[in-house]
Amino acid sequence: MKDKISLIGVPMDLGQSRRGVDMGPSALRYAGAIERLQNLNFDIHDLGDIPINRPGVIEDTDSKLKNLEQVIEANEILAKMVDEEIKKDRFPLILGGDHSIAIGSLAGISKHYENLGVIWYDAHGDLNTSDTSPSGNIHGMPLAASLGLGHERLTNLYNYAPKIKPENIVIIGARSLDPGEKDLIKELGIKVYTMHEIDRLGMSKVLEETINYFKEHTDGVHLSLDLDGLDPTEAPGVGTPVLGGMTYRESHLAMEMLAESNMITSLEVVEVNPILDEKNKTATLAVGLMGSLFGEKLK
Ligand code: EXY
Ligand code: MN
Ligand code: MN
Ligand code: MN
Repeated sequence: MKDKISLIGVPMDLGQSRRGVDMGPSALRYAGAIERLQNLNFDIHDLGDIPINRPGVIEDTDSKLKNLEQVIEANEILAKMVDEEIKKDRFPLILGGDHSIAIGSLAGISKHYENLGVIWYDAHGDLNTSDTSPSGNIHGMPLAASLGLGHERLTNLYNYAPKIKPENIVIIGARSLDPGEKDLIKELGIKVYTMHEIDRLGMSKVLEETINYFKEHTDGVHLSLDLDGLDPTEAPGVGTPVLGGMTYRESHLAMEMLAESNMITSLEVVEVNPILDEKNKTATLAVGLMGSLFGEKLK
């Protein structure tokens, strides 16, 4: 893993409907994200937060997507910043903000790889398009948009599409999938380890299979860590909690195995909402997972 990290905050809450997730970057910094990685001898540059143009919620008339323009604007800035940092051979660490920011992250990252692998650690698939979305919330669409599916202003962000290939995605922790997402997963053959598979196989086997698969097929791996992938009894500070999630220990094991694999080339930590949290518990847990991912247990 690169020892130079560039941290970018994206205080984005316009991809969903519950206020507070815009304070995610502050909550994660407050929970010691920077110091945790400095203590592991990483050279970490905090590039601050991307400005978010914040009107009231505006529904895009023809596409029913909420705050489309503002989400696009922020993601274009994010894509460019991430692209620049990778050109400087630095590891992009993006702090959200809701999961709509993955549209910008993946746009800035994937152009640097032939076959970027994506681990989507999440209770959800985030595979909706404007046609299949039950909510019009863009945080439920980033994986579809990055595959080139959905509103063309999202799929063509940063002037190229698609960003990723279906065979290079592994979703871990899914337990809340909409009908349109299930159809897409079947149609594209996307690899998904739902909580059922995690219970039956165990997290160790799930990660072993994922790591072995990505070793064969990818030249970089982006981890998109959505804190609602964890069980809400352990990570309550999220906007779309779903019971029956991954435990703190399972998640640490996953991070530790990814650290050992040395294959993660970029990270985003999303959906931390300190307003819905208890004493910054979820951000603190997320920073603990980052410590494991960056090799704390190996040092
Ligand atoms: N599938 C639902 C929707 O599209 O509205 C819920 C999406 C939640 C997305 C969170 C970020 O993971
Ligand atoms: Mn430096
Ligand atoms: Mn998500
Ligand atoms: Mn989610």
